[in-house]
Amino acid sequence: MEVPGSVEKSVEDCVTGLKLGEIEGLLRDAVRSGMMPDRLMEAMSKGLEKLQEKYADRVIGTPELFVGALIIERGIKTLFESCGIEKPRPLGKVVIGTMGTPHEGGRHLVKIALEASGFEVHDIGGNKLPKDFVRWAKEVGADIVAVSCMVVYAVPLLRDLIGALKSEGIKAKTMVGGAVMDLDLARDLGFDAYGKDMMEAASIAKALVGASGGAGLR
Ligand code: B12
Repeated sequence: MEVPGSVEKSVEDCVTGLKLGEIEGLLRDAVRSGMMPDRLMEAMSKGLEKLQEKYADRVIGTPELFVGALIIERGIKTLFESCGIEKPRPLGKVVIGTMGTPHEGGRHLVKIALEASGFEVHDIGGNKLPKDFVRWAKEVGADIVAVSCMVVYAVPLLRDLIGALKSEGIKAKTMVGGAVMDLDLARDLGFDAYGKDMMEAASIAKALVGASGGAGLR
């Protein structure tokens, strides 16, 4: 006999257990049996949240976190395909890049969390300068400019970016995160928001565009 909620638990366990090969089949079966996609998305989100906690407690390392994110990426794709639905209108457009260095791991995780939350994300890559963010923000009509800052020598560039966005009249909200950032520094530099990890990035981005709830990550 099927225990209520057990499908959600299996999906959550699939994420926390890093069962990359199982997520697609599990979700397809769940959708076929009539399960609502938002409950499945919620279950994946819970799994990812638990992985993020384990990572913060150093129970797992970066490779495991990346596998978890990959599962979510595959899971979202499967849900859209199985339900035969087009991607809904995005909550907003985000331009994300790493300021001044090639570091890409954290940025990639943030990108996945934002996409899972319903944002259209334009990843402009690493080794970027303020002018690159400005150009892309204009080009895509960004609602949010998100910056990953991994080294102290890139911090002055963040201040330049805030100045450049202002002087170009770009109204996009700004958020920042990364190894050398904290809330006080982000505020001092003039950013609208700071996020310590991918889960925070998603909830903060929603707050910045005035969205709440939804089927995505919290
Ligand atoms: C891997 C790594 C590299 C790799 C990057 C490979 C790649 N393709 O990404 C390589 C070897 C290239 C590299 C190079 C360098 N690195 Co390095 N690197 C790291 C390391 C070990 C891990 C980074 C990582 O991937 N972490 C895992 C991810 C999951 O975590 P994360 O990136 O922090 O992201 C999370 C949060 O920060 C947050 N977040 C991240 N971005 C954003 C953005 C937003 C908007 C939000 C809301 C949140 C958010 O959410 C993420 C997920 O939850 C860190 C050490 C560390 N502990 O951070 C050093 C580190 C960042 N590197 C450092 C340095 C100094 C360098 C070099 C300058 C070294 C050198 N002398 O050459 C060079 C850069 C050279 C250049 N060309 O500019 C220093 C920076 C120190 C400082 N105070 O400035 C660190 C902290 C190591 C140290 N302790 O000294 N590095």
